[in-house]
Amino acid sequence: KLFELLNMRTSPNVIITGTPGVGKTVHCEQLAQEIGLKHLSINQVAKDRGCHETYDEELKSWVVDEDKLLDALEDEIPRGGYLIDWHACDLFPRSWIDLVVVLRCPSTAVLYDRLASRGYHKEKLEENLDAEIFGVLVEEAREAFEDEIVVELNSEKDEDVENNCARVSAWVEAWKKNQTE
Ligand code: DAT
Repeated sequence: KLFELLNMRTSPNVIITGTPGVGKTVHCEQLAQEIGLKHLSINQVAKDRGCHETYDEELKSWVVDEDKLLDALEDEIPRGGYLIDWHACDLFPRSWIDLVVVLRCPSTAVLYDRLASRGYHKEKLEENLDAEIFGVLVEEAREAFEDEIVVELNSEKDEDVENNCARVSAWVEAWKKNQTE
């Protein structure tokens, strides 16, 4: 109750971001089971709540109206307890976010295979591989949020998922404990 009055979160919000194919969904699904935070796939939210702006013919993907998206989420996310799953992070207000996890896939061959098996066409594949090679998402995260809350984790092998989820779970537990002390 007091937390509500003070507008404080009792559970943190964690962004899980990274280039498409890097493992956001896999991590969020496992983390949601492990720690009970709610997996919020921004793609799905945008689809369900009509936040798509235009269709980019060249990239064959939808462009999200960020203002609409934030409006649709402003009653939920600030309450806490979300795993925010999206390939962008700099649109979210700093005050909403407690941790930003940027997943990385250092092996271009591995990422290529993951995206090719999704049937991505050449331009979209190349754009995403370039984004990963140049670390576009890490840079975006570091520009938008304080360095202390941004962590980069590798997601190449199955065991990486296990280790990363264990780390994030431990972080969430510590955050909660710290919050109630
Ligand atoms: P994203 O949500 O970032 O687009 P995803 O979670 O759907 O990515 O993963 C894409 C594919 O790659 C999927 O088949 C699972 C696999 N994958 C992701 N991370 C992995 C890892 N660390 N080890 C093994 N497979 C992984």
